[in-house]
Amino acid sequence: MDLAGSDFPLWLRAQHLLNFVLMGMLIRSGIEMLSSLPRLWWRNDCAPGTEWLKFTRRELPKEEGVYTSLMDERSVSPLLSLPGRENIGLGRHWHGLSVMFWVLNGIVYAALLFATGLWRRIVPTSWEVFPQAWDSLLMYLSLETPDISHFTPYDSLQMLGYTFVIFVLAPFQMLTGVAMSPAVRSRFPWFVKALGGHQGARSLHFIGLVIFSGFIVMHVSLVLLVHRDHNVIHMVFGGGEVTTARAAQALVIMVATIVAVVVFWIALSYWSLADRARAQRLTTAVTEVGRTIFLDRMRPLGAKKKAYTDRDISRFHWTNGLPPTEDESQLWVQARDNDWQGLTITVRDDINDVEQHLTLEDLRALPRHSYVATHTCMQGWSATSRWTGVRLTDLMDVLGPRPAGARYLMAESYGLAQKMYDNRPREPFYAVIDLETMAEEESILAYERNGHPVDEHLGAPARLRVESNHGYKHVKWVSRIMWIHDYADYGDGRGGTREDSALQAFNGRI
Ligand SMILES: Nc1nc2c(c(=O)[nH]1)N[C@H]1C(S)=C(S)[C@@H](COP(=O)(O)O)O[C@H]1N2
Ligand SMILES: [Mo]
Repeated sequence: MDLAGSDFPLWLRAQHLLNFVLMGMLIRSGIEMLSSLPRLWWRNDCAPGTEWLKFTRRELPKEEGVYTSLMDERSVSPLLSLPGRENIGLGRHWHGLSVMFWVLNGIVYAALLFATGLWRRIVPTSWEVFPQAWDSLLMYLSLETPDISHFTPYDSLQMLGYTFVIFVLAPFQMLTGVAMSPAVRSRFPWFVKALGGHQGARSLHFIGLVIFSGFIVMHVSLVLLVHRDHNVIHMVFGGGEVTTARAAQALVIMVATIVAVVVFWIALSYWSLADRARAQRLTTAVTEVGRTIFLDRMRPLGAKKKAYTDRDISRFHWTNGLPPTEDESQLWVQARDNDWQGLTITVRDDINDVEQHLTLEDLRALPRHSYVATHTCMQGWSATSRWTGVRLTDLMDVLGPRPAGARYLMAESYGLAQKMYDNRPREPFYAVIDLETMAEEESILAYERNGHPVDEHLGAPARLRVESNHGYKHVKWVSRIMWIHDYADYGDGRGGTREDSALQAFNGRI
C-alpha cells in the first residue's frame, strides 16, 4: 500500500473522520459530566461562592451538610449531551469508551505520520515558521487570502496550529483527564498536585476543551473560506484536479457525512436512554478493558509516603447523601442523640452466616490507621482531610481468617439512598469492593476526621474510606460490613446503590 501516495492518503482521511466522530462524543459526554456539578473551582475544597465559573443560577448554602451534589445536578437535553437528562453514570461510560478509541486513533495516526514522513508538513523544522505564521496571520486579519502556492500543503500558521493541537493540546487533555482518577491520584499524588490538585485538573481540562472548540471553529471556517474547493477535494478524495464539478461533488459528500455523524451522535443519546441498563452493559464491556489494563494495577502509595500533609486539609467539605432520618433508622437517630450508646456495627460472614456486633469502643480498640487524602466525588468536587480508623483487613480479622469463597466485601448503611434514578423506592445505601481494593492500606472504616469524631453529615459514627475509588464506594453511617461471595446476589447485582440505580461502574477507580 502506498501510504503517502496521494496528498491525503486514505488512512489519513479515515482517521480524520473518526477523530471528528469521537471528538463529538467526547464533548457531548463531557457536557453530561459537567452538568452533574455545573461549577468550576481552583480551590480544592470547592467552598461555596469560590467558583470561578458556573453554569447554574443556584446559590450554594454556606453551611456544610445541608446541600448535596446530587441536588446540584442539571438536566441537559439529549440533543446536546450524551446521553442527557441527568445520567452521569452513562455519560462517564461514554466518555471512557470514546477516549479509548480516540487515544488509539491518535497513536495510529502519529505512528503513520512518522512512518510515512508526512509529519514533515505538520511539524515545523525551522524557526522561519514563526515570522511566516505572523505574515499569514496579518493577511487573514486584513481579510486577504494567501495564494494557494502558500500552502504546500499547509502554511506556517496551520503547521503551528496543528502541531499545537496534536502534540500539545491532545496530550494535555489526556493528562488532565487521568489526573481526575482517584487511582491515579493515590498512586501519583505529586502529579495531581502539580496540576493544582483535583480542581486544577478539572478546570484545566475544561479550558482545554474550550481551546479545542475554538480550534475546531477556526479550522472549519478557514477550510470553508480559504480555497474551499481545493480543501474539500483534498479532504474527501485525497487530491487530484481542482474543478468546479469535483468540488461540488466533494462538498455534497462532506455535508452528507456531517449530517450522518450528527444523526449518529443524537441516536447514541436516545439509544442509551431507551434502555439505560443495556447501554451500561455494552459501554462498560469496553471501558473495563482500559480500567483493568491501566488502573487496577495502581495501588495507593501508603501513608508513610506522606503525599498530602495536614497543611493540605480543606476548610470546607461537600456532602453527598444526607444523614438517616427517624423514618430511615430510628436506631441510628436515637443513638446519635445518646452519644452513640446502643449502636453497633455488624461484621459478618454472609456465606457461613456468622457475625459479631462491634461497639464504637470495640472499633477504637482495633489497630488505628491514619492518613491525609483528598476525597473526590465522581460528580467533580473534592476535599482533603485527615481520616483515622481501622483498616478493613484488621476489621474483618475479628471474624478470623477470610472464609473460603469470600470474593468481595460489602458495606451497608443505616441510611437510605438519597435518590433512586428510576422512581423506585429508596433502598439502604450499600457498596461492594473487591479483595485487592479492600487490602489497600488506605481502605478503612473511619471514625475520626481531622482528629475529631466524624461529623454527622459525613457518616457518623463510622464510614468507609476507599482511597483509590471515588466517593460512591465510601458508605456513610455504616451498619454492617460483610464477606460475600458475589455481588450479583445483592440488589440489582451491580455491586452498589449508585451502580444499580445511577449505573456507575463497579470499578470506582476513574
Ligand atoms: N449512606 C450513604 N453513603 C454515601 C452516600 C449516600 O448517599 N449514602 N453518598 C456517597 C457519595 S456519592 C459520596 S461522594 C460520598 C460523600 O461523602 P461526604 O458526604 O462525606 O463528603 O459519600 C458516599 N457515601
Ligand atoms: Mo459521589
